[in-house]
Amino acid sequence: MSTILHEPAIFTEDPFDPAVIADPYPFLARLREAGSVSYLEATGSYAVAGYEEVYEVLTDFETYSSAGGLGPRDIRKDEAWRPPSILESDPPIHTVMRRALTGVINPGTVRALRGPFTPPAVELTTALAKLQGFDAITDLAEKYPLRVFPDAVGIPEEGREHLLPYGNMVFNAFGPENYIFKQAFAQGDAHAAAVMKSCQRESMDEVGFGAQIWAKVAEGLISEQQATLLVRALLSAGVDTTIFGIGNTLSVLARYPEAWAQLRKNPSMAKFAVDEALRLESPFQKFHRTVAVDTVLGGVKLEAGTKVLVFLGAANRDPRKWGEDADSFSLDRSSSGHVAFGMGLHQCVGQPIARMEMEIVLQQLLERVQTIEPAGAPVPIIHNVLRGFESLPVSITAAR
Ligand code: OVM
Repeated sequence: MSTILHEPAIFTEDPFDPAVIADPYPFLARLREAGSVSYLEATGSYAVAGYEEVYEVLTDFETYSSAGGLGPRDIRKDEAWRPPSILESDPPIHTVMRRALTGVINPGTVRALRGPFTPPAVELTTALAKLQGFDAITDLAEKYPLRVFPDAVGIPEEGREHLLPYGNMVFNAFGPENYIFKQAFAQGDAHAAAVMKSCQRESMDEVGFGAQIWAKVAEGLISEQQATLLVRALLSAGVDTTIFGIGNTLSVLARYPEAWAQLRKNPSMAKFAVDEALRLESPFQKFHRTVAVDTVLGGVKLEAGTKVLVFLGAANRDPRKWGEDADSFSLDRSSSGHVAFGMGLHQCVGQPIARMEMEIVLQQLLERVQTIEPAGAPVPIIHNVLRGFESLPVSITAAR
């Protein structure tokens, strides 16, 4: 433990500047190398980008509270744009909602979805494998989760077109109210109203995750309000993230032809490839926590009430954790311990669903595509906290 206190490195660069967003890793490396904790003048928050400090913040939920929200402002002081979610709560409120959710979504309940989740991936990849190339984002990554996930929750067809733009609002609100945020919120009321309608008990089919969450009300575990918010959490967090996860995995694998060849020989390694790709190109790059009590982190004093911007994507490339080749993809690396799904109390509940979606798409593509390579520059999405691409042209040769 370092007991000598020091001042944080001061950064004037804005992590939410579109130029930094388009090419984040040089900035993130400077942030990591500047020391354990930095201070960002642009946002008035502290920043952690090293694996050790990110891990400490994520696992010490008493010091680094979620109840202030994941954005730069404290939602308890300023008006929040929607009622707080499980993700914006601390124990004991968090504990009750988390228990209800893990009762519904866990490796056991998710295993049953492999059957229904497979045919849409077969259909999409079969059609794409007939082409000489396609756009891995618009032709595949954006299509697949929308084909399987809303059905798994059990919501009506009507209103599904609002899911992707709603997710875009929710996640962009974890950053400042810049032009990116304002664009995401331009039609916000319509998206929010449609998604809230899909969360109601009357909207659910009888078997999906939504109905199972509502059943927890009958069991006396949660209130109706909490059931609505838990279904909302699935619909908020379950679409954009998996689209970016699939897109980012393909963006990485298109650059590593030897890895693709190795995976074709051994498709059971697909799940490891997905984890290593999530480490390298983490869809959820950053969010804030609120300092609950005066504390010291990495030798820097943090005052209660201030925000800390937690750079998951930078921790996942920290050479002190992953070695000097942290910026490269390697199937020989053990990527377990990455924080792409977070860590600790709030670690992604939906991750068995997300992992299965990503693995199925990759396995089905591996079966039908012999080689895949970039066919033009990927176009990064300008998004406050998610890392991904709006376009990723690839050329392929079909397996025969
Ligand atoms: C929620 C929620 C929304 C966005 C993301 C998330 C990554 C959760 O409404 O609970 O977790």
